[in-house]
Amino acid sequence: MTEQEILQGLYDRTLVGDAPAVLDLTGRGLAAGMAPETMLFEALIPSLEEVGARFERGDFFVPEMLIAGRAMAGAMEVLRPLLARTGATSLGTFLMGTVKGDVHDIGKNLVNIMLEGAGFQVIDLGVQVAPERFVAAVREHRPDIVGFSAFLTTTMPMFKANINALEKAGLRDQVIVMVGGAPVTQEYADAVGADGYAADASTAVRRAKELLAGRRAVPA
Ligand code: B1M
Repeated sequence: MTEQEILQGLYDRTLVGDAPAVLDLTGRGLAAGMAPETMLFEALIPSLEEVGARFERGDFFVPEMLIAGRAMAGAMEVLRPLLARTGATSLGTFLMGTVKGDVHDIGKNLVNIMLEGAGFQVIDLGVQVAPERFVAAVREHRPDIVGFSAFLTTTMPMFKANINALEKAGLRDQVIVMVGGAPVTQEYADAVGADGYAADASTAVRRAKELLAGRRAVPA
């Protein structure tokens, strides 16, 4: 199979949620020496974008989104260790979670992989994380940055609820807050009082490093 056929196969089989084929093609790509990033950014993510577009048009329904998401997640399990660098000294601790009411985690997991790859220690609280769980975890782990992911316009308001909960617990000024997720914008991040926003995983890493450098440059 050529690289182009592998990429096309990954795109097509993710679209129809054929997890075994996606896993097989991921293995073939790696065996052929393809970069994990190529498979991710040129086939898997574009395929999920098409799934979203079809859902919006009413051509796909939740089950189709679910199986496509699962197919992508299977490939990510194989690609994760290759995308993440190992044994690096920690740049800082990043506490991450998808907000309450929201079960989307593929984007969040990708950000985690890239953060780990850049040398952050990532503590992932998973999905549907309530404000009080974020507060308890910030208290327990004392992260440098806490990240909130939201993928629905209806769950984005949880950013403000989480920030309010941190303020109430007296923790807000001890931690940098980053937000992100498909419908989130810089304007929305500013409006809720977050310190940083990123539209994608690689920008998230760059922004996290900048925010950390800025914080550390300020004398305590
Ligand atoms: Co849902 N869903 N979904 N879905 N889903 C979207 C998000 C949607 C945009 C589809 C659409 O209409 N086009 C739409 C949201 C519309 C809106 O509110 N604006 C939608 C909807 C409506 C729903 C339901 C409400 C459907 C229903 O039940 N009627 C429902 C909600 C369930 C819930 O959460 N309560 C639902 C359910 C699901 C599934 C469970 C079936 C499945 C999720 C599987 C899973 O995640 N484990 C699913 C899927 C797969 C999607 C789409 C198709 C793909 C999402 C994805 O993984 N994208 C999605 C359409 C789309 O986004 N194109 C859609 C790939 C991923 C790599 O990108 O998630 O954007 P993304 O992550 C990026 C950035 O956002 C950023 O970096 C990531 C990597 O580059 N980022 C951060 C993410 N977190 C960050 C944090 C940061 C910084 C950057 O700092 C902290």
